[in-house]
Amino acid sequence: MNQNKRDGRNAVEEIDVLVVGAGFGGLYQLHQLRKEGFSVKVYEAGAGLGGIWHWNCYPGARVDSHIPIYEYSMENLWEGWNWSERFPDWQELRRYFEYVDKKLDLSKDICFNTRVTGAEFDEDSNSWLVQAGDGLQIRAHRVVFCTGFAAKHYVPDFEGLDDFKGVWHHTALWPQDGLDFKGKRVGIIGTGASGVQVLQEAAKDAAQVTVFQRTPILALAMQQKKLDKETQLEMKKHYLDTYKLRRENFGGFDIISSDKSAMEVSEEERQEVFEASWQKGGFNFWSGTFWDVLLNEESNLKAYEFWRKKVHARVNDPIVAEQLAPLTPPHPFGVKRPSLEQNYYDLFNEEHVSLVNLKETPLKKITANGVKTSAGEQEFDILVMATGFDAVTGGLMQIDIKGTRGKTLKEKWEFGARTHLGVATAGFPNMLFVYGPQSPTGFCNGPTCAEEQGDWMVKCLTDMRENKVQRFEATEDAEESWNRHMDSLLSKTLFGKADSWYMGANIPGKPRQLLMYPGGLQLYLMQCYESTSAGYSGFMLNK
Ligand code: N01
Repeated sequence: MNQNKRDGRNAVEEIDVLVVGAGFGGLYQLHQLRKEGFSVKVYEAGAGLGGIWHWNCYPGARVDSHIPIYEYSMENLWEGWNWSERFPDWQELRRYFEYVDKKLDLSKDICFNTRVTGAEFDEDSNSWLVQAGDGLQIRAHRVVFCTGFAAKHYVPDFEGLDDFKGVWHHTALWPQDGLDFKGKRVGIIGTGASGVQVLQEAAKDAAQVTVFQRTPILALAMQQKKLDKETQLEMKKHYLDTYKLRRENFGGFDIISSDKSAMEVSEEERQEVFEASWQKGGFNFWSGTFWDVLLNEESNLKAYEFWRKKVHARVNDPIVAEQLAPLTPPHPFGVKRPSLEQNYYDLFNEEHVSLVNLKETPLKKITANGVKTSAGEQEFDILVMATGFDAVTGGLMQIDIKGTRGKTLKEKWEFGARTHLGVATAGFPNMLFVYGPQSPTGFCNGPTCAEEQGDWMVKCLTDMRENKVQRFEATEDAEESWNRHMDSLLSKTLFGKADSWYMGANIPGKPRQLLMYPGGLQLYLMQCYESTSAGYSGFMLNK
């Protein structure tokens, strides 16, 4: 398309592809699409690169996928980069993104501090007119949303929050220049991955920390390790194999489970397999034990019991241990996202750390001085809202995206997201989303998904250009069939049995649906490329 074509009185820049978001997904799109000769721009709401790693700068924020799984697999990137830890923190991840930026020369095509607020499809020109916060407009033939799964944070509607006289922040909107916990009384609401990480940091300096737990997190041993250059030099000899494995793996990792059921082995063998995975650390205990742990309730319970023993062995007070790891599982193991911990459980043995079980003593309101539960009021200087996200769909639906049928995306997905292949939705032509609903997303390592799903997007856009397709759009029939496929896969798993963000169940009023594709990355990609081979079946193409 022509650049800077006149649109009415205003000069509106015109480009081939607008990418929204400068995290792993968006940067990969920018790099690959530019290589294919497209004119591309990235609009990024944050002031820097990294997506969630720009926003997640709360104390203790670190990734829980290990190195080298959590990085791009491009050799020209990994060969010159070394990490200091197996699970790097947000600061090191930001340095990595700066390095990637320098190597691939990305920033020149990124508009920072530019939050996309709306987009409207113009049927005459088959292009999107996209608006950003400060009145900026751009016209793009195609738009690829790479907003990630956590672009819309969630603060519960707590009564009295506005009256709180201390300082409070949601973890994803943490002040970029930090916040000192030293000597402060800190309350943490929420025990997901963010809450676990904040406690581990806050407990170092704060005078007192109270964790408000509604559902216990099933946190696994991180088994963090320092990494030196020599170790990585050795590791790099196997990187090509590791990246091949991650492409072929269910969740985009290098973790493989046994092909045995947890129920077909002896108690001794079961414990050995569990223990070995536990010692490997990270998500090995989640997805690297027996193949049927997330499918079969009996097998699942065995994993839960092993995990529970590990927790009880570390917490001195048996009442607190029971609150953290109850006899009856709060939900099947692993169907709500586990997090990784280093000393989370040990901290509950410290004098200045306490746990409030909100199931027993519900939170009534936030007061001027602290938090009131049914057991009384506790005073705080700082409140941390580690209360999660309107995940996956929230980030897309908060943008005023107007398609061709008089509906916004928010209206279309009011009763649940509908997509074809988890990449496109009917009524919204020339629009794709990476890491969106009904694709592997939260079930897949981020960088793997950014590359694998990303490669398919690049191929799709290149094929459309080569075949002079002006407009492509998912069909409703294809959406229905993808939905049926999702339901049939879901019914074979235990994921529906937890009120998790995977199921949209963490947000009051949000439709309950599995937001992630549960068939694994390989099956997913197979279907994407089958559609390609069949001339993009499930899409209407107009020249
Ligand atoms: O959010 P969450 P998160 N009253 O939704 C509680 C990724 N991530 O930011 O479970 C009281 O998991 C809620 O309770 P319940 C990772 O994929 C990765 O921690 O709904 N409590 C829950 O405990 C992760 O899964 C990394 O009963 C309320 C917590 O808030 C995802 O992001 C780091 C409440 C929310 O937990 C989200 O993690 C951080 C209420 N009204 C995040 N409402 C790493 O890579 C909610 N809660 C390390």
